[in-house]
Amino acid sequence: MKFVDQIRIYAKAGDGGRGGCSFRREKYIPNGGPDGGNGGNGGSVILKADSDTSSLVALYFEPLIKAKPGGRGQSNDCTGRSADDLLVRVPIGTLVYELPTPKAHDPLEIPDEDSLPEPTEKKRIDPRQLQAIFDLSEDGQEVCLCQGGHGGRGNATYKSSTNRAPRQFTEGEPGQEGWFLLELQSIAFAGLVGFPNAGKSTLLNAISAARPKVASYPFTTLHPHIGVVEVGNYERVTVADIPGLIDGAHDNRGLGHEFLRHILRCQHLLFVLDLAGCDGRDPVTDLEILRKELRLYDPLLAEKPWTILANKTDLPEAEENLAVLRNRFPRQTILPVAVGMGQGVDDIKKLLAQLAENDK
Ligand SMILES: Nc1nc2c(ncn2[C@@H]2O[C@H](COP(=O)(O)OP(=O)(O)OP(=O)(O)O)[C@@H](O)[C@H]2O)c(=O)[nH]1
Ligand SMILES: [Mg+2]
Repeated sequence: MKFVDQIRIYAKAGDGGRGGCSFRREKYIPNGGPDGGNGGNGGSVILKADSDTSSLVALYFEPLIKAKPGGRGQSNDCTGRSADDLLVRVPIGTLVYELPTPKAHDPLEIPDEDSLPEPTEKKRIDPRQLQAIFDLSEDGQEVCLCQGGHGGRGNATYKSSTNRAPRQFTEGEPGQEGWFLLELQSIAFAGLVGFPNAGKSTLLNAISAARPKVASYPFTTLHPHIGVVEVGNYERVTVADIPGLIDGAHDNRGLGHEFLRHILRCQHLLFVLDLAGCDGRDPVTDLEILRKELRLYDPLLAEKPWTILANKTDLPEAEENLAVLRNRFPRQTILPVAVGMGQGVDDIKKLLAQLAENDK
């Protein structure tokens, strides 16, 4: 299924219903007086974080969200029907940003998406400059994106000793509306960072039930995968596999850049290195480039605790590179593994268990 982690939506809460304007008419009751009830409230648009929703794909197909308006106030002092709130389920880790909303259109009508100017020229928006208005980080958390309008006053409410047959009533309040950007930042305990082909997906396959595709060409993984790893004692931790990074990733080269935000909330980073230098690369330089790319994307990423997973140690070139790596990063934990061969998989689980324990 298509993976959608950023989407622009237009949400409109229901308008309040108009207040009623009527008079009691009944046999033997002359001049029965005003009896128009108030209008009903419009429905609000509510976002709910839901653990069963894994991407924003549902909104991709329906980016215009409109809650129902409240009913008109009725005669006989009956309040109009209030509309139900519209509940929109989003994945846990969804951030909501407000986008500039053009006011050119009639507020009572949902505009065509094409008729509205683009909030920015670029289709994909880098929200690092924007301030999130909501952060749905816990299962079941609900926020009101657009508040429904209150119903208007019916003419019965204008009755007074001096105005015994009022014909005034008010329209309902308009519901709130606007353009929003929804962005998914996956929430995982640890994030895998590495060049394409380093073996990140092989690793996630080996330690969890997630099945990201593995192949010998770069950029096999096109979007993030989250795997749940059982680390013993009924403990579970989540690990995120993101597309590989390359030199210049912070400048939008390659694929990885867009997905770096998926590891912004990880507590730990696991750098997966191809120690055999299969694609003619040097693992030490790789690591330096990766560290630099993270720092340039967001200094917060470079400050996270990290561990090196030195992969592909089954190949002969690895031995020499491991010694150089240890020399260059003497203070860093380095775990030599060959996940493709199933070597060191238990060590990785132990490491995750240890990190989770330290984090408590
Ligand atoms: N020899 C050896 N090959 C490995 C090992 N681990 C992974 N590979 C191979 O390395 C290649 C790339 O593995 P992937 O897991 O797809 O790499 P990735 O880091 O997810 O790559 P992208 O998704 O493109 O970023 C595959 O052909 C794997 O079979 C290992 O421990 N030893
Ligand atoms: Mg992969």
